[in-house]
Amino acid sequence: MLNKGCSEEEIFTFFSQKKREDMDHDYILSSMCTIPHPVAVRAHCMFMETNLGDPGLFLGTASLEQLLIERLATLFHLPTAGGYATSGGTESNIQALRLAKVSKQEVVYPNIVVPESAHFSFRKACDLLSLEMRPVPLDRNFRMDAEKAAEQIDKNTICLVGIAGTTEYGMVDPIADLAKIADAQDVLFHVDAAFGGMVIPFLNNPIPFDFALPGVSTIAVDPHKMGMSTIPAGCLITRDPDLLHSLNIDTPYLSVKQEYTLAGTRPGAPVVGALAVLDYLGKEGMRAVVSGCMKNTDRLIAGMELFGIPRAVTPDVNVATFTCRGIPEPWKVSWTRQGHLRIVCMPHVHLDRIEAFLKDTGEMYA
Ligand code: 0PR
Repeated sequence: MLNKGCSEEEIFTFFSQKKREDMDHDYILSSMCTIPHPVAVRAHCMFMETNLGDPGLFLGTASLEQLLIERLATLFHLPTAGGYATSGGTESNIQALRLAKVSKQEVVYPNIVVPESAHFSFRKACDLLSLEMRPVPLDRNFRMDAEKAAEQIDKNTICLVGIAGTTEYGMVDPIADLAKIADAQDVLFHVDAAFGGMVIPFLNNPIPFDFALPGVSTIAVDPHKMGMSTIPAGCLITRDPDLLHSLNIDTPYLSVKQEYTLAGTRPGAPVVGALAVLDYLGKEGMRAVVSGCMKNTDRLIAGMELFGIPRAVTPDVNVATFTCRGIPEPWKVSWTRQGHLRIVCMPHVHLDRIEAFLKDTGEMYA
């Protein structure tokens, strides 16, 4: 730390330089985050100092968090569902598994049954909670095989996990079948819709994945992905609004005497940002955003296939994957564990960027 502070001008000149080292969003095709919507930025700035970790001090902000949960619960077909705002999918998934663990405390060697496509946050969660992770193979279309999932469940299984919008291939697992299995076997069923939760409800033909299916217990959904909020904004939604209280611990000197969240200090700013986007765009606006992303995904797939670069699979949401050797600089893409090229058509990836990428790729493969 400097002994004597320097001028604001100096600091921000240095920061500007550093910011220029960041990747330009015009070339980012690999990210599940995007440029936040202007109303999210405005709300974020307005609530910058708020801390949901001590909600009694910020009653207004805390009620906006509840409003966000209500909006998402209603979108997921159960207005009475509960939940709270997390820092993102990782925290939501950890908390869902904590809920599962406390609900079956009698199990000595607990396991969870997850698709092989599960996000690496489940690995972290299993580590923290000492859970055995049982990966279930995928079918030809990179979706969890429900029959094989059923075979993996035993008396020590505390949670079945399905993914609605997989990180790598953008697939939706057979959530309806899995929900039936979970219901029949009496295990908690967590749906990781961190990405798909803000996409699937706005598709022309939404795939069932939410509380409309009786077996679904909890859902992770991230406004900081397709919800275009500022970072960090995730949500864990629970069918039973009281379920979270099973995680309560005493917080004697706070404005609330008990707390079930994982983080202590929690930013209100991105939470209000998330609500601002939903209320500003409404269902109609969200449908338009999602429809644009899906059209761009289709255009990208069609364009790549014209160059002889085939899709790995036809995705359910806006993630396109290809069998491909490489792509030109300076485009930033990602590669799946199986070696497929992966491109996420986020809201900042406008049609003109897809066309520019296709032009560069076409020249490379000509
Ligand atoms: N569940 C699913 C299905 C996800 O795709 C992700 C993240 C998570 C959970 C974890 O969410 P948090 O990262 O919010 O805790 N998926 C992206 C990924 O790992 C996150 C990401 C976003 C990565 C932007 C890179 C990036 O530039 O690929």
